Amino acid sequence: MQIKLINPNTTTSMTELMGETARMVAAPSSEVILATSRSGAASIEGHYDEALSVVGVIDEITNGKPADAYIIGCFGDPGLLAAREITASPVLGIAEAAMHAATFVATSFSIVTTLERTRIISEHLVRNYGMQHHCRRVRATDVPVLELEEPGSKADATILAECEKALVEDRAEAIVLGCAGMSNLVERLQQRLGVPVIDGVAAAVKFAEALVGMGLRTSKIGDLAYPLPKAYAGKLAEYAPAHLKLRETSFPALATAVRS
Ligand code: 2AL
Repeated sequence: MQIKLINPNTTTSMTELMGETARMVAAPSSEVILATSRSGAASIEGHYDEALSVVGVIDEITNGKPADAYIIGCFGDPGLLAAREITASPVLGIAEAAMHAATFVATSFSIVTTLERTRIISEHLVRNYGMQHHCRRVRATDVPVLELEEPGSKADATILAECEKALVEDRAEAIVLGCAGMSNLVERLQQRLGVPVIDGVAAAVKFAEALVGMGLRTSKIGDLAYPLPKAYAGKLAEYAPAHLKLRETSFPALATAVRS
């Protein structure tokens, strides 16, 4: 099966970092296709960055050959429901996948994320996903996203220290990593902390394989039905649903949108 992992920010090195994790956990029969957004911010660290990243995510789903599943590789899950509207192939957000995985191995978790200003994004997701009973706290480290990649930065040590605090102060039984750029830290943190450490990229790959393996596709009878054909104005005219061609996939009545 083909799983397209979309990095909604435009930093290719970060796509490669998360791609390495994805390919490490993927089944031998899965092909992970990496895509870096071609428009938007170099890193997503706020509501504005996030809102504008959705166009790039949609582009990666509607352009080119449809995949069997898509993963949105940013912890804010930007455009997740919009993406689910335009394709019947399963679409997973890494935050949603990580939080669900955490509940299978612990009754409580804390999220350790990047900048303080992104904390509210994770808190909103916790509520949207009904995870309030499981998530003890969202902890920000004030590490900028791109600093995670800088050799010699103190980012790893800062994240470890915050995870340790989460175990003591929050009594969290697991840690959810709040950025795709942290996906290479799982092994080290898990060894140091002795509790499950969950990276959403790996979780999303395994859930994508499970959903496709079970023959499950996104429901098209209600909230996630294909967008209604209508005109869009201005710079977004080319994104009008009327311009999308629905390409039928194996399941009758389910299709995937591609650009005409
Ligand atoms: C992220 C992420 O996963 N990618 C990105 O650019 N920003 N998340 C975050 N909390 O900073």
